[in-house]
Amino acid sequence: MAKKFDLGGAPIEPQAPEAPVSLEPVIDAPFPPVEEPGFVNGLNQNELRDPNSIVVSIADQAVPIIVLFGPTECGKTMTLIRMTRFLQKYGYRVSPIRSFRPAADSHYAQMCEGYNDLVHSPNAAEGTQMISFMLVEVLDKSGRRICQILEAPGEYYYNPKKPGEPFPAYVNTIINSGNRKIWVFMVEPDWQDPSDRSGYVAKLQKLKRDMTPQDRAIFLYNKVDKSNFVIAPGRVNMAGVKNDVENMYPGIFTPFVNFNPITKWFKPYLCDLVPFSNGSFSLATKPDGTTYLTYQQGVDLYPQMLWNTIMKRIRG
Ligand SMILES: Nc1nc2c(ncn2[C@@H]2O[C@H](COP(=O)(O)OP(=O)(O)OP(=O)(O)O)[C@@H](O)[C@H]2O)c(=O)[nH]1
Ligand SMILES: [Mg+2]
Repeated sequence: MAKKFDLGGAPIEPQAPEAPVSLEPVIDAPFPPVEEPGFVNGLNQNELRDPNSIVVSIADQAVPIIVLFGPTECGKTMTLIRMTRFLQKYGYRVSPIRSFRPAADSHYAQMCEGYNDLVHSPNAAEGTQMISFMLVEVLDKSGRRICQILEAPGEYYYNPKKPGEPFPAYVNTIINSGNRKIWVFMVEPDWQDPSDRSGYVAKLQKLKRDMTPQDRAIFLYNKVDKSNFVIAPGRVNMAGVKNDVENMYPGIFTPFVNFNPITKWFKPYLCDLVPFSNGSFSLATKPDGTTYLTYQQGVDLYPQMLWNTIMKRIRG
């Protein structure tokens, strides 16, 4: 029987005091320079020309995968970085899985090697340009693997310039893997173009048909800090958020309506809606006049709500 899911955000568990995080910008980044926009770091010429030749491997098909899903710039990489910081602070171990990409992808190897430093660096915002693929494992204090979290380039999930384009083969590899998937569908308050947004809704409707009954869906309203729905840091007007998503993305919840064809009753949706914010971003200027993005981490309540919801859905 289908379980009742809710669209009202997850309950909040007691919180430990914030650990101090350095906000000092570091001007000399220890990582390679950023390539031109549209270039996906780590892919070879062949993979760039034909995304169907991109190869990924999921070694552990028994542990659920949290798939951060959404177009470019919606905040997947920063959400992964923010969740990693949060989970490590509360005693979880979060480590990149090296075997996810072929050994020939030396950029991925480098990102795995430097992942922890990057996450905790004052230059963490550079991750938005540097990390393209990343699969991490999350272990609890007793060393038990709880889940894997996946970040991948947004343009292969949904590209507004090619809205009807099928997924490249590697996305289907993920969809068809034996793992349970907790799909985290990213939405945001400042995605301007309505036709781009409706193309995204259509893409999700299609993807829903590939989800198994064991899979779960969480809509993550990222960049809530840019909306009018924040009452206080971490406290959000969820009725406003839900209305906003329904208005901006008409029909987005429709595939998740829980309708019983026998009783003809509607029950709560088969998905969650969680508000989220990574924090604040601002452009700083180097002495040579070039600009770079700085990141100031937000309150723990947001990653806490997301993690509580993920754990609830992993359990049932
Ligand atoms: N205000 C605000 N801006 C955010 C937030 N999260 C991300 N951003 C902004 O969005 C930009 C893109 O974030 P990314 O995490 O790189 O987005 P992505 O979805 O990984 O993008 P691709 O890797 O290109 O698919 C960042 O550089 C930030 O400027 C947030 O919570 N609040
Ligand atoms: Mg990214």
